Amino acid sequence: MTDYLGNLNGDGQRIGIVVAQFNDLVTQRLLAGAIGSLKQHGVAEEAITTWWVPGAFELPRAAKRLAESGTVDGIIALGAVIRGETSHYDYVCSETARGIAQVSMNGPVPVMFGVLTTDTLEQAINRAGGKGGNKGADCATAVLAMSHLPA
Ligand code: INI
Repeated sequence: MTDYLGNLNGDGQRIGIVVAQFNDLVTQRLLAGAIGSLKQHGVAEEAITTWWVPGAFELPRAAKRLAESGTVDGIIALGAVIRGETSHYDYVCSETARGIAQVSMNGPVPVMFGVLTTDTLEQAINRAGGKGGNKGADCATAVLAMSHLPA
């Protein structure tokens, strides 16, 4: 029997983060959670590359470019799409999720989906270091587990 349980050792791992500026009150917190957790797991500060993009919709293209650069072992995509603030919420959510999944499935490195999709700003903040944990920190452990996945 082969049983693989995610190895979360960040030693020697190079991690890319693509993060949306839109709703940066939330995304700054997601980013802090992700970087804090990566460092806790042994990822060196100089091995973390962060690319900012305008909004969540731009995350898949940035993730694709970063994945194809060959400079990272895994990527975390961070964003916050809040229903109350847009009539095109559904398009932004679905295209962002679809695009990130495509890059992760077809590209050379795994891409984590750290995009919050909520009805209110309060719900988003709760999931960015509040009562609901920090989605960025969750993605940090997930990307390490996935970057170590055996062939
Ligand atoms: N981008 C977000 O990341 N979150 C949002 O809530 C949001 N709203 O509300 O519209 C949003 N829109 C911008 C979008 O991601 C693109 O940057 C823009 O449409 C340009 O392509």
